[in-house]
Amino acid sequence: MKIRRIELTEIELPLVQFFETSFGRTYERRIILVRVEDEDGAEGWGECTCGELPNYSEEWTDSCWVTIEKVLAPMVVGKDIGSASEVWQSMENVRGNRMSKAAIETAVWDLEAKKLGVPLWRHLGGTREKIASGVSIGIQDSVEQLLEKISTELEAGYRRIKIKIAPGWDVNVIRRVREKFGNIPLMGDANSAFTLDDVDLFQTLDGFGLMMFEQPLRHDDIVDHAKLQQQIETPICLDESIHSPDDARKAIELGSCRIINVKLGRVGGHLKAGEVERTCREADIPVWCGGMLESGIGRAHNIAMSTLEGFSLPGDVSASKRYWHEDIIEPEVEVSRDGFITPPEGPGIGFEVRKDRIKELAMRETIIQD
Ligand code: OSB
Ligand code: MG
Repeated sequence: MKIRRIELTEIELPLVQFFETSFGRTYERRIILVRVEDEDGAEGWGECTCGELPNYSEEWTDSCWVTIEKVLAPMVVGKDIGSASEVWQSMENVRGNRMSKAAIETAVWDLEAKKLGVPLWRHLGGTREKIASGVSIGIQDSVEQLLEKISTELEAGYRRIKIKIAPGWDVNVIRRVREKFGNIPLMGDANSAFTLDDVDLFQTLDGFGLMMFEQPLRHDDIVDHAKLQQQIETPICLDESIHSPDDARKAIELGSCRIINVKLGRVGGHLKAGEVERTCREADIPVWCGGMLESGIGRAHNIAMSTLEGFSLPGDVSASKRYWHEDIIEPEVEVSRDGFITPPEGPGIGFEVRKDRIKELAMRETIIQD
């Protein structure tokens, strides 16, 4: 296969509601979309899942734009690449920058599946005919507002509630949630807001029977997480710390976590996500699909990835309407009354990309071709 052309478009998409984590509030996403086209004129779509600022990861919208345009796209355009599974290798001389790499790599997987006329999820080896959907609820202005949100999501059928935690928005909040909703499937994501000095706090939280604590400690740590895990009952789930199958293996060996959140962008695309999933499955570590407030294109790729066998826990892949007044795919992602998403049977990502809407939302565009 030869990729003849790569098009980048940055779109601006306001969130239905702001999203607050331990590093701040987001009101509007700036998303880079990637369209790849091969020598036969077939196309595929990918999304760069970076944030607007280098908070969650070192990568962010402006850095990814340059990295993709100046460095990565030229490594792929005009080259003979055997298949989508070889795109990663063609960019291997570049360190890190996994979200930028994934934006291109996932687009080529979509293209390849479309050419084969098969759904991407089947092409990836997925077997799950339905995916359990959970929600991630940001920090709110008050606990009352949070309780209100949780009740709405439970009524919508979501199968797991994740709330963000941070110093000062922790035990007090979890206690209120348990008091109001009882034994619902509940977890907390700290986005690295705590340190080993907070062991007592996590031991107190142990009493609330959460499914897991997601990334309680530093974004680049797996040693302190192992120390924390030894002193608490609740499983630790790593997010930010895991960038590769090797990271997963080391974290499992050290006992730094008992669950892993896989994000397609964070690990560099479908090939590597599949390897992380396999590493975890062989070690009996359950995984689930994390979210990065994706538009429909990234969301569609997340759905495909979530059909792999190891994705046994509900993920942060929820309905389009929780994020956007109007998504950029057709149909939008929907969740059934009992909290499941059905992977589409159409070729590739299985959702139609609304090119007219993308044009309307475009802030900048660039084309890389040979
Ligand atoms: O840590 O999982 C996270 C969003 C942006 C950055 C990091 C995270 C998140 C979420 C939102 O939790 C998940 C989603 O609904 O897309
Ligand atoms: Mg997280």
